[in-house]
Amino acid sequence: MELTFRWFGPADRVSLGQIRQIPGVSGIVSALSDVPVGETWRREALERLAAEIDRAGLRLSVIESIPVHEDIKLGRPSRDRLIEQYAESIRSCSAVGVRVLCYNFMPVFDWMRTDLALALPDGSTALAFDDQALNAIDLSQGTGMLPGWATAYSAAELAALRSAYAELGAERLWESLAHFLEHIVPVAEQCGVRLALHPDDPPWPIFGLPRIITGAAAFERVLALVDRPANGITFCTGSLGAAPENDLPAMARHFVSRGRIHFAHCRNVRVTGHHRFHETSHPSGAGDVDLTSVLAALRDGGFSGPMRPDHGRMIWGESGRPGYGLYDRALGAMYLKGLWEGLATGEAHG
Ligand code: DNO
Repeated sequence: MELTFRWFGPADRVSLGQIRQIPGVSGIVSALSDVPVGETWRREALERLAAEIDRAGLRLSVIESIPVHEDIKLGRPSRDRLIEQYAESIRSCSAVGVRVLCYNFMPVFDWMRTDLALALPDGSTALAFDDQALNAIDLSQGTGMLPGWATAYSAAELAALRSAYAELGAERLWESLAHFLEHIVPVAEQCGVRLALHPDDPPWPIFGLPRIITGAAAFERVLALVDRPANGITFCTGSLGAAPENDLPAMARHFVSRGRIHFAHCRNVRVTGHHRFHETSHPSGAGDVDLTSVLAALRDGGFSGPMRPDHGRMIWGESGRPGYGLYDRALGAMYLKGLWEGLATGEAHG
C-alpha cells in the first residue's frame, strides 16, 4: 500500500513541505486545475507539476481527476472528439509516470453537501448532507446557492442540463459509460494506467439527476462493461458508507479479490437518518464505517495500490478548503498507517 495525500497544486494552502512531514506519506494525489473541461492535458504542464512534487521529496502518484465532459455522459455527437482528447490526456499522465487515474461519472455535480461546517459536539466542524435541505435549494437561481460548489452554472445552463438528463435517464447514462470505457480502457491499458472510477457521492440521485455508481451491483456492472484489469474502481468508504445497505468490508473483500480496486479513499461518516449523514474523524468508532475491517479486507486481498485519507473535519481553529484542511487529514493518514502496520504485525505474529 502506498500512503498518499491530496494536494490541490500551487494554490493549495496546505504545502508540500507540510505534507512531507506526515509520517509515511510518500505519494501525492493531484490534478491540473486550470484546464477547461474537455481540453487535452498537455504533457509539459504535468511535467511541471510532477517536478515540483519531486523537488519536495514526494512523488506524483495519482491524478484525481480528469473531469468527464457532460457531452460524453449525455452521448452527444461531440463525444468521440472529446473521448479522443481524454485518451490523449491519459497518455500525458502516463508519460510523467502516473499509474492511476481517478475519475467520476456523476451528471453535472461532483460531490454534494448541504452544510460545509456542521458543528460537532467536540467543537470541530464537518461536511454534512441532508436530503430535506437539498430539496429546499432553489435551483432556478443557478448553482450560486449551493454551498461551496466549484463549477458555476447559470440558471439557464442548469435548466438545460437537467432536462437533458431527465430525457436521458439512468439506462442511457450506463450506455454512455460503456461507450466511454470501450474507448479509453484499451488506451489506459496500453500506456500502463489503471482507471479508478469513483462512486457517486452521495450514492443516490440528487435534483432528479440520475446517479448510477452507487454500490456493489453497480461496481460489478462497471467491471463487466469492459472486463479488463485496467478498468477498476476507487473504493471510497465515505461515499459508499453514506448508504447503509453497502456492506463495506464485504465489498472491499470482493473487489480486491477481483484485482480491481486501484485506489482507496478512506474516511468515516455517521448516518443520522434517511439520506442524511455527516462526516466524522477517521477512526472506526467515530462513525458508521468500520475502517478496521475494510483495511483488513484490503490487506488480506493483497491490496498494493495508493490509499489516501479523505475529507477531514476542521479542527484546532484551522480554516481552508472544505474537507481538505491539513490537521484532521494528517490524523487520518496516521490512523490508516497505524491500522495497516498493526495488520502487518498481526500477520507476522499470528
Ligand atoms: C471529493 C472527492 C471527489 C472526487 C471525484 C473523483 O472530495 O472525493 O470530488 O475527487 O469525484 O472524480
